[in-house]
Amino acid sequence: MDTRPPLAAARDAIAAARRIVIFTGAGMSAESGVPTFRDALTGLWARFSAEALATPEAFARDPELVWGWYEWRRARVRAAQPNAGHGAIAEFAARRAAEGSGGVTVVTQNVDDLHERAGGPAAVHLHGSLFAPRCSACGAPGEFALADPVEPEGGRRLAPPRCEQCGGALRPGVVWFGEGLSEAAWRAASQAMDACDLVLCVGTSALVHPAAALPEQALRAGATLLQVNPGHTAFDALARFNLKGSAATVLPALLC
Ligand code: BV8
Ligand code: ZN
Repeated sequence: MDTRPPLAAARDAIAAARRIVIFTGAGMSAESGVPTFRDALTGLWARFSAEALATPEAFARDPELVWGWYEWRRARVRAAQPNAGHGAIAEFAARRAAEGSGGVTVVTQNVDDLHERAGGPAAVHLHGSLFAPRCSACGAPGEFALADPVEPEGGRRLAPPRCEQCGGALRPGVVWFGEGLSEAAWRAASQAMDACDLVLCVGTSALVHPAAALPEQALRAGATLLQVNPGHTAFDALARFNLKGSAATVLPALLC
């Protein structure tokens, strides 16, 4: 029976680990003011769930409503700053690289760029990015009509820009429900999970698959699982340490 306080024991487990994966979800960005997927939508989209809107069917049915939502989210992310949790991960990864004490890989379900803007290692983005629109017809990368969208609080419908190659409508560069994840992202995440000896899960409800199966893959490969989350998730039963708290408060104490 481990009698040390959980935070101290978790810090020791991290110090002893050679290869660490930090697996993050929407809760990682909550303290930056970016709504999580569990939060109810607001404004123009209040009558929808994120799961219903983040689908090819919703975009086909009403491209202006869906494109407007993603531009509103992109504006929110641009206006947001990385929080102390993103900063702690970035500092931790840099320190371990400098000490040569083993690699840190960030695997995120998030489509924002806050890990990168905090100076952390380029994250593996399982669900794509708000900042990489592509043509819905030919797949060519596209350009935003507004480099810096300033969206009114309640949001607005916006016609998606057209592809310069074929004239098709641009779509967000994210993975929608019912779409497969990118082979490259999945392979990078899967290899990192198989090679790690500790996986730290931060701010994920562990509900969305196949991403939610990745930490269990690490466990099967012999890794220890730690979790940072103020709420309860399916990872509670799998975690050696469950640190009940928010990313911006727990991660600086855990990693720095
Ligand atoms: C696929 C991009 C097949 C878009 C996203 C039934 C059972 C199992 C699976 C399914 C099922 N029915 C359907 C499915 C499949 C479906 C799925 O998993 N559905 C779920 C909802 C049941 N999955 C798919 O459709 C996937 N594709 O299966 O395709 C296929 C295969 C091959 C070829 C063709 C087709 C695609 C899934 C990807 C969907 N896209 N994002 C966009 O962003 O608009 S997922 C979306 O949810 C976000 O990326 C988000 O990150 C992700 C998961 O949510 P979380 O990150 O966990 O966030 P959430 O809000 O849920 O929770 C927040 C957590 O943070 C909470 O625990 C909270 O307590 C905590 N928290 C809050 N504040 C803080 C905090 N923690 C720390 N600090 C805080 N301050
Ligand atoms: Zn095109």
